[in-house]
Amino acid sequence: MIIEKNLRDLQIGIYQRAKNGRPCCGDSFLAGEYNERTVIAIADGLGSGEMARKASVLTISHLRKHWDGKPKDILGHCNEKLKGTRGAVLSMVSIDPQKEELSFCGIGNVQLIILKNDAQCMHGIPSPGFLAGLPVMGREDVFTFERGDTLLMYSDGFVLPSRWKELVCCLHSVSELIYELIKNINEKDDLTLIVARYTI
Ligand SMILES: [Mn+2]
Repeated sequence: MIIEKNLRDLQIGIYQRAKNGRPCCGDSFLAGEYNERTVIAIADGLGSGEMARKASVLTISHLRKHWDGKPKDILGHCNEKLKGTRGAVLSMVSIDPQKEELSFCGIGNVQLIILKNDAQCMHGIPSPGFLAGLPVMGREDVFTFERGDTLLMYSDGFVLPSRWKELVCCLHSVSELIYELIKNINEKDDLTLIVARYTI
């Protein structure tokens, strides 16, 4: 199922499914408005099934409470929380629509791509590693995020189709866009895809 929601001028679409049609997905996500900012995040618990889910849920519930801290500190705290669990990877963005700015921080392989209105493409580069209580180094990147720009965040169960740019440019509804993007993706891993568009 594709969830669609509007957070002020951001049109957000979310799709999630578990590996091989199983009932439990090891990924968790967050897309919410906190004061003046919009926070979007995906955590992918290592492996799959209940243990993976537990790690990703812990990560996102911590993030929900502490979203306004510095990304580096948030990562540090999540890392502490995940001691003794399977571990998880995490990417998060905090969008400030007034400044037309987005900050990104990530550990592990949840990808972030921003397609600008002028078709220029930018990638958030997550730091290597995962959160499970071992030392991690997080770093924050800041990008512009203006009207007409679209961001895609996704866990490793998703692979960008070759004509993704064309789809992002042509399709105005985020639900329709997600539907087209996931059309030929196999079910070999848990998958979460979030699309957010800053409407013109
Ligand atoms: Mn995965």
